[in-house]
Amino acid sequence: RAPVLCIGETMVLVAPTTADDLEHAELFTLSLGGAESTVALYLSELGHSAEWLSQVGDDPLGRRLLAELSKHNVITSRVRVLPDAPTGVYFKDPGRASTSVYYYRSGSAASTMTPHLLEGIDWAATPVVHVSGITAGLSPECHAMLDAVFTAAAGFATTVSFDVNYRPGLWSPEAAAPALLDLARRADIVFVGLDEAQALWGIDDPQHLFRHLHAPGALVIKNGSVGATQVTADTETFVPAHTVEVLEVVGAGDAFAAGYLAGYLAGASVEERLSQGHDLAARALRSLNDFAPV
Ligand code: KDG
Repeated sequence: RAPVLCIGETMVLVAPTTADDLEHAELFTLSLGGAESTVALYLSELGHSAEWLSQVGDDPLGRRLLAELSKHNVITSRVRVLPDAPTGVYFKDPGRASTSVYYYRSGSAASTMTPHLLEGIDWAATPVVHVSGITAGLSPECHAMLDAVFTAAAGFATTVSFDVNYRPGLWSPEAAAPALLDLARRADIVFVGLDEAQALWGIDDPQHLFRHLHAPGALVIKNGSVGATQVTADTETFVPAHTVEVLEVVGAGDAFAAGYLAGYLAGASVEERLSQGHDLAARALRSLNDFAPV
């Protein structure tokens, strides 16, 4: 089966091995973090074919990312390896009430992605492309690349799955709000946190949001530990989240998106898609890594 194409930056993730704070922890685990590749990893684990497209540096960290993704059967054959820009890194600080993240990614290989990265993609053979708003905040070139994904996919039957993923560490709400609105309005499946919708567009009413986003094929509003709702013009399907002892939240949204997409690919009902999303998110919430393998 044709792979789900996931496009976006992946960084090496440095996280304390136990839930100690970054300032004092002594043992760290090196893994990988990147919203779109995390989705690809879960999809692959669930038996779906997934490809990750991005850029990494020609350095040990870039090779590490590629090896890790290949180990989990994510296709990486089109990833560009750049000689003069490094692979990005990010640190997680789980020792506080809520996790903080520290990015070392400006000037990274992935932050120089341009629409050229998309050359050679056979859109007719790409059923689903999954992207996120993080990419638009990385650089103007990355934003242009993301824009080109939407434009190219619109010419084919490719479903565009878009996780709004507003990252305050990358850009201000003033800059992000119109850019992310434009993208969400062009997507077929939109994942957005209720808190994000409030922060960006000042909207928390599901029907209002649905209309504001120009009635996407599927709008999934996530309300953290409460649950998630898929909204259409005349229905709201709510599935409560699992009760979980949370270790660390980063990565749970990606896990949710992957579970939902796996259900979508399998032709499952909306309830089943949302509950598969919650199943994977629960796993991620119990892990310090972004991708929490079984
Ligand atoms: O959704 C989790 C991501 O935020 C994390 O993996 C890091 O991709 C990342 C980002 O850019 O914040």
